[in-house]
Amino acid sequence: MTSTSLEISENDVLAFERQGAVCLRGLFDADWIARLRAAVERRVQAVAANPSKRAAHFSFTELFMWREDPEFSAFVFESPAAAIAARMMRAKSVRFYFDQLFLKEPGMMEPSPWHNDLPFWPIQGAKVCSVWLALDVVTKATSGLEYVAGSQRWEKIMGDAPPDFDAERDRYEMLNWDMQPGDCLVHHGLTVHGAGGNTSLDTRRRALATRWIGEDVVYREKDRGHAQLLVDGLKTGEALPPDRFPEVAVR
Ligand SMILES: O=C(O)CCC(=O)C(=O)O
Repeated sequence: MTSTSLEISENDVLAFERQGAVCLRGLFDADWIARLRAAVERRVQAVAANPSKRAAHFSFTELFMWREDPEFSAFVFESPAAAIAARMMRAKSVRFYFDQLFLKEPGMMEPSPWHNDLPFWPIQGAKVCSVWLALDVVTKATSGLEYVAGSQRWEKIMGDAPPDFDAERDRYEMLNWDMQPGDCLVHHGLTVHGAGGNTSLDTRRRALATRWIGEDVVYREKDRGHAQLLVDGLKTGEALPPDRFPEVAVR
């Protein structure tokens, strides 16, 4: 287990608060990357056998692997991700919300459309973030994520019809980083982000996003959403069930 607390500076936290997204370098070691790549291959094989699971927009995306595959579960409870999320959100305690795999094979040109995450999730609160871990070398040409700096402060719901940020790029400060495997992005649940297609002919773009919530987050009733995020009978403002969204000890 890598200790992360000393490797994230107060300046990183301040940058996260100001911009809504930061890139943190080298916090996940080669062993985590190798383990996750092997775990991703298992999912790819499983999905190859069940093409209906492929999502149109993201080339390949899958959620809640941690409930089925011990390696993804180990990542949640033993990797530095929980400590990173807690530190960036200045959270007293951190809960795991869910994991999501994003894979774009070479030449898969579908963009990841501009959006922010929180409107799609049946929760409310300020301490919500994602840790997006690169499992490959990632550049803008291989579908690196791009963020609209400061957009988490707009408190605006992008929903199904976001503005065309590409057409108005000069109005915004855009952030994106070239990444090595083991680098991660951390973004707030309201930060607007998107990505182009993977224009490379030989480089895959595999990333594992883990979603984390702090002590202020409660349920928000929603009439639609991913079935595994909706909780039958739970009212807006009530606590999330800990068996489905467990607290993770930060070491
Ligand atoms: O990796 C991608 O293409 C999209 C990622 C994303 O939207 C997210 O992690 O919230």
